[in-house]
Amino acid sequence: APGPAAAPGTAAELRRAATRVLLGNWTGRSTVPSRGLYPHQWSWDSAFIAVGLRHLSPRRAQWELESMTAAQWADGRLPHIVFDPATPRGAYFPGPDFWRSAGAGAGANAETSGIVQPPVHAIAAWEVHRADPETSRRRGFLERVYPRLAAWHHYLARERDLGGAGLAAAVHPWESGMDNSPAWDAALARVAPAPADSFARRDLDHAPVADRPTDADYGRYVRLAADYRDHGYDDARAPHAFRVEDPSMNALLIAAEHALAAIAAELGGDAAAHSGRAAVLTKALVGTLYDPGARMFFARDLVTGAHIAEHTVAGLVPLIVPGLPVAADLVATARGPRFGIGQGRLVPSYDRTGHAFDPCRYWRGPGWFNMSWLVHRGLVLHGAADLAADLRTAMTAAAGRTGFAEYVDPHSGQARGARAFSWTAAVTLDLLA
Ligand code: 9WN
Repeated sequence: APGPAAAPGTAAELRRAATRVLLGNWTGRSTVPSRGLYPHQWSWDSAFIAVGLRHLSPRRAQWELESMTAAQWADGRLPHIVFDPATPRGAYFPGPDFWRSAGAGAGANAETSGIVQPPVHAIAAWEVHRADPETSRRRGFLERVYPRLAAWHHYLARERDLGGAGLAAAVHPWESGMDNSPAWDAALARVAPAPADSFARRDLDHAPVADRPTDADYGRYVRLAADYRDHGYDDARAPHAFRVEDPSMNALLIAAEHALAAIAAELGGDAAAHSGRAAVLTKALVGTLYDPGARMFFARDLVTGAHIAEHTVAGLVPLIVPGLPVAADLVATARGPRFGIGQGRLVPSYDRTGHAFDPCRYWRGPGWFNMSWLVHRGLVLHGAADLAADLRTAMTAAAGRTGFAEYVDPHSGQARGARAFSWTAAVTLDLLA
């Protein structure tokens, strides 16, 4: 029998291998993150995937974002999962029967979850447009997605300013996209877990137990989601036992507002309103979540009002904000011993010297390709070309070597989680372009 395929050696081979992953995960109107583990459409995955797809088929990249944004709720939220009707209802937990979105404000187009994920979509939409402006204009791509994206940002501003500083709060660890980050441990510890026999995990059918969140984490995730659902996903009524301001989510919102400004300008709309909002949010982000002593952005626990002094990759993501006043200090932190950027490895998701560091377990240490892609973008933006180049080389090498792993051990570079993972292939294509 033939052995495993050799890791792609040249850039052309790597591009072909990444293309095969994205084609294999395409369902006809969108892309699943991974065939086994995540057999539906995920919100922020879609955005990263579109950024890569635009290099293969700008039209397919447009469809990716059109199908995602078509699942928008009446209140403007973009749900974190859009369920694929062709996939068995029990293939993923929590599935459509858990979320019960139909009566709760979801559109008629799709069954979805009721929580959100970070707002990367406008950034992706602008990149997708720029890849092929002619097709985009002919198809009316930006005209179609702009009102949806504006309504999405408006939802975050209107319903999610739970801390009163103007920033958007996450009300579930899944909303941050970094589910079991050590930053959420203390806030989650206050949540009473759902009984272990009240739900059945499906993720462990597809990934090693040491690479995934624990059962205790899952019990709390289920409790928080069920409480939100049982309050009709109404942000004013729900108890929100977990509520945090995450620097990554808010930095992405700011970068996405800048992208909306560019889109509005292209459409002859009000660009200044979006740039103005980006400026106000930047002030709030730095004023509320930056710790000058630590030279780091920290999440804020809105139950206690205090910073969560855990160094995670989320605290470096503000590098993507244009004109960030503390960029030079943040680059110094990125280069320092906690994250070690510039040493030929991906950015660890959590402080390598931290008390909770675990090189295998999901968001508690492993390097993730989407986060490294964002940090790479930020390093380029702020002129740290040497660090950016090092990170780019590390990412493309690790992607090829691991068969596009979901995440990697940040020291050894060994594959963890799923393989043939869509955003890993997508950001690799983007880095190779
Ligand atoms: C819950 C799909 C998603 C990513 C998240 C990642 C993981 C889901 C899960 O997979 O979360 O949303 O089942 O663990 O943490 O960032 O969007 O790839």
